[in-house]
Amino acid sequence: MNTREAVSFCRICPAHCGLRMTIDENDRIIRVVGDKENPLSNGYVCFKGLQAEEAHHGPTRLLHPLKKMPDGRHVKIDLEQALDEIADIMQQIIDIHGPDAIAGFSGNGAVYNHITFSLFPQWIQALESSSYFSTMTIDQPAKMVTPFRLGMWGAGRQLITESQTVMIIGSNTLASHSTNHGLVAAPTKAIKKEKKRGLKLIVIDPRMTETARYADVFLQIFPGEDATLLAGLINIIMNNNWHDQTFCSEHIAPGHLEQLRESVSAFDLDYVSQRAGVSREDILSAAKVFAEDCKTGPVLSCTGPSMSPRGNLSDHLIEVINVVCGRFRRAGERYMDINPWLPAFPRYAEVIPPNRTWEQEPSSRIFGAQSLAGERMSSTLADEILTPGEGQIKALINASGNPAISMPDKRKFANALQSLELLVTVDPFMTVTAKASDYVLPTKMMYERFDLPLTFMGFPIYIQPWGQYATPIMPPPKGAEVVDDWYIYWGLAKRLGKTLRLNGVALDMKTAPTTEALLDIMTKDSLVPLDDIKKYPSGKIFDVPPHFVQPARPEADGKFDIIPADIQQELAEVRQETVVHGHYESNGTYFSHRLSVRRTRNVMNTVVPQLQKTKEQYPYNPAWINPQDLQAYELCSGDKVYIVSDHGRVPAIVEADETVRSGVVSMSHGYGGEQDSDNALENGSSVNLLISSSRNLDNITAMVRMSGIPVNIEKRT
Ligand SMILES: Nc1nc2c(c(=O)[nH]1)N[C@H]1C(S)=C(S)[C@@H](COP(=O)(O)OP(=O)(O)OC[C@H]3O[C@@H](n4cnc5c(=O)[nH]c(N)nc54)[C@H](O)[C@@H]3O)O[C@H]1N2
Ligand SMILES: Nc1nc2c(c(=O)[nH]1)N[C@H]1C(S)=C(S)[C@@H](COP(=O)(O)OP(=O)(O)OC[C@H]3O[C@@H](n4cnc5c(=O)[nH]c(N)nc54)[C@H](O)[C@@H]3O)O[C@H]1N2
Ligand code: SF4
Ligand SMILES: [Mo]
Repeated sequence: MNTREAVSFCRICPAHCGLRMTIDENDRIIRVVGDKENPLSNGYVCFKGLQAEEAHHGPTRLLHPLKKMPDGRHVKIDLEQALDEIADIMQQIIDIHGPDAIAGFSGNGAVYNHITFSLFPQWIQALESSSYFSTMTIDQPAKMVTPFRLGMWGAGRQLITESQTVMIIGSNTLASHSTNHGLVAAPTKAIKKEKKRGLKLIVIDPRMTETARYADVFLQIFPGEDATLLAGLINIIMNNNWHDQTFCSEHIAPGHLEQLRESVSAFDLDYVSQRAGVSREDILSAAKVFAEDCKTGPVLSCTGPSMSPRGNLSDHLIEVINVVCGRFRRAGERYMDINPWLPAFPRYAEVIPPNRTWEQEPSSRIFGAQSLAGERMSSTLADEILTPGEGQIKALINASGNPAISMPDKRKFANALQSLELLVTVDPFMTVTAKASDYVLPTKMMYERFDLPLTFMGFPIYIQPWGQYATPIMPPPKGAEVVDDWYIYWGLAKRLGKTLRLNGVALDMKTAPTTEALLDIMTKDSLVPLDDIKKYPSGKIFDVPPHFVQPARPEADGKFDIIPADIQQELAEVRQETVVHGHYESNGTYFSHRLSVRRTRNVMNTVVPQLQKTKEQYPYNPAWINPQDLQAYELCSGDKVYIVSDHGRVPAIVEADETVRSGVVSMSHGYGGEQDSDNALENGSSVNLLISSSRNLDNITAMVRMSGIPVNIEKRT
């Protein structure tokens, strides 16, 4: 058999591992290995990336557009016909209800699809609709609040790789390859290297995670208690004068440091230790290692604190530690976290002052949620669809997401989807959301398209000037009618008489552009010309001219607002809460445990039903519980239980796990089916049935309580 070799990079998560594939004469992937030539990942690859063969050629992949018939069956439809029909319905809805009645949901699949990630929000804008939603606002919306409430440092935080310490809060980056730490590619090897260099690692997590195993100080906190612990840490740092006094005097408004001291003073060691469930010694040790022993290195966080109650407050306090300890890059320092496919832009050692953007925009009729960075809050999407009145959403275009499974309050969300006049899903698989859709438009998969890496609002995701250009290494399966995602949005805009803009350029709306032409537009001002990036199929760390942090500009007089009135007030509220561990009140009922979010290394969000091999290995969603707690309930691994919250009950199968702290049930998301089953083996337990999207919402973002949820473990007989 004739075979050929090809290289590309995986786009399931931001690690973007280089892969080497063997492809047979029928254009099928027959072997996948890590690409040792890839300077970012050096041959590292994970189980998820290795499923490329099944994902591209497996039986569950959709190869034709589908339309739902009145009897509920989906039948094949020609793509142009489908686009005609969808555009017609959209136009009718716009004529009657206005453009806001058309909503777009950008799912996690769009994040790793270079053009779609930029073009889809532009498409919503071109329709003149403000109803743009994305997974960003159900993931870490707090990170869209803090920079505008506290202020931002123009030159960014110090990186792990150039620091003495790092404090990682609620992120298991060694399994999740989270974007937030710089150690996205081959993270275990990376952390070992940093530890060998002398990095002091502090981890705060209810689980002794893969990441926590490398920690010098590990605080095994109760989920939901970050704000208390952080206030306690700030209190210790300030009392010992371990903060960076020079940085503070230059960049914090007069009087604010004293106000901060005052606001955290009630978070004394005894109180914090009791509430967080962490010993006094360990808390002191974390503060001392971070702020006294080490003078460089950031506090970083991801979904853990953000999904717990008061995520905005926690995120603010995290960044306050970075500010008071001055954990930012200073003028004259060289930096290497540069995206070669983006334009060069200077970074200044100055505060970009807070502007509380949300206060200048109208708030939603649902829970008064604010819009942030041009996005509406996904936690309100179901109610925006279900609530009659001005602004009610009638059509939803689901771009690369599976919100029927991923959104909290699963039943409410299902009702919302059901009540839409038009639901369109753009996805290569027949997900639960696709099954509920009027039209399902499948797309090319990652190894069939031209592409570039993830770009994320100027975030330094990759800590070196790494770049790679993906070319199609094979065509889509024979007979398939699949297109690049962008073509669908272009095709609909064209029919609706709208002009799309990409990277500031108005697109030709008569003749469809090519993907390559769109990537040219995306990189028109790039630091490294795209043609140079194309020369290195395994990617390259480019030899860009040295970049140095510039001194503050003379006109820069911004200051951090470390303790605005709303933060002061929330801190006071937290201090007044009564928490008795093991006896949690929620909506009038008492619960013994707290449910804690987590991800697992080999499963990506809602992907399980789509991939047979993944499903065989990870058929259900275990409830990981400390063995002592299981013993107390006379339960063993594999026993069936119900996990019960104030909102719902889900069947689950328990699994003894010493890494989970006592008093906590640790469960992942992404499981569940069209129907809610009483059998945890059927589609796996859906934690989103346990979560109300009407109660326990955070301020500003209406972020839902997705971690630290009071639950009971009910034995089944
Ligand atoms: N309870 C609970 N709920 C959660 C979370 C939690 O921790 N707990 N996590 C939340 C978070 S952080 C997130 S990001 C969301 C994720 O929510 P979603 O984005 O809704 O879920 P995914 O499973 O990531 O869906 C991605 C979809 O994109 C498709 N896809 C992949 N590549 C492409 C492509 O190139 N084109 C197209 N068109 N489709 C593609 C995949 O087949 C998949 O169906 O879930 C959230 N929900
Ligand atoms: N394998 C895999 N990788 C993924 C994903 C996946 O589904 N699978 N999803 C991707 C997505 S969409 C995202 S957003 C990122 C997320 O990336 P991460 O945030 O790093 O994801 P997790 O591994 O779930 O880490 C969250 C950690 O928070 C802890 N935690 C829970 N509640 C609390 C709390 O109240 N306080 C504190 N301090 N900790 C808490 C959990 O125990 C867990 O270890 O991962 C991405 N990568
Ligand atoms: S870590 Fe796994 S899923 Fe993420 S890019 Fe690498 S191979 Fe793909
Ligand atoms: Mo996410």
